[in-house]
Amino acid sequence: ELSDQEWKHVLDIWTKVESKLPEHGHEVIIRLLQEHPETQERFEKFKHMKTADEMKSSEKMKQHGNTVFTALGNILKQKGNHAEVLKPLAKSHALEHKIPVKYLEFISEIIVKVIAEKYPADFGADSQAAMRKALELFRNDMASKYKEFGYQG
Ligand code: CLN
Repeated sequence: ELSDQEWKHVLDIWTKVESKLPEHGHEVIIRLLQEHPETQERFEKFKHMKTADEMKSSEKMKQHGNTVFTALGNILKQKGNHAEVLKPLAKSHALEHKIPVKYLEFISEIIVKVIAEKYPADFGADSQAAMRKALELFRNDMASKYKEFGYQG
């Protein structure tokens, strides 16, 4: 569980992220696929892409970055009471996209890294720790939903 102060850190930095939500989401997706090439295989619509430049110029990938970051923002804004919002996401990622929890760990680390690069002055150690905790809570709850859906993740 996160304290009120920790949620404040998370939502304060997220306000900054929202000023360029599609761009930051896009960058996170590119970094994820570059750093963990096995994740690219899960995307029918992106698996043919060969270079980072191709990914950077892809409006489709930018749109997906926006989708992912919009969903993540909606989850964070629940401050842990996210069961309702998480359920359809857990269902699709378990049964349709087949995304191991390990991949959620990969993207969590990259999210923290990218935000730290973009907003060094506003994302200090306490805020980073709070964001890590929020993403860990998200992953843990995704993992338990996965099991309910019969996917071991
Ligand atoms: Fe995801 C689609 C949110 C991490 C793989 N993902 C979606 C959709 C989201 C969404 C909303 C569209 C609706 C739906 O299918 O459901 N994804 C998130 C959020 C996170 C996330 C939030 C974590 C912060 N997703 C992941 C990864 C995983 C993945 C761990 C692989 C690498 S990152 N997601 C997918 C795939 C789709 C998808 C394969 C389907 C894309 C498509 O073909 O449109």
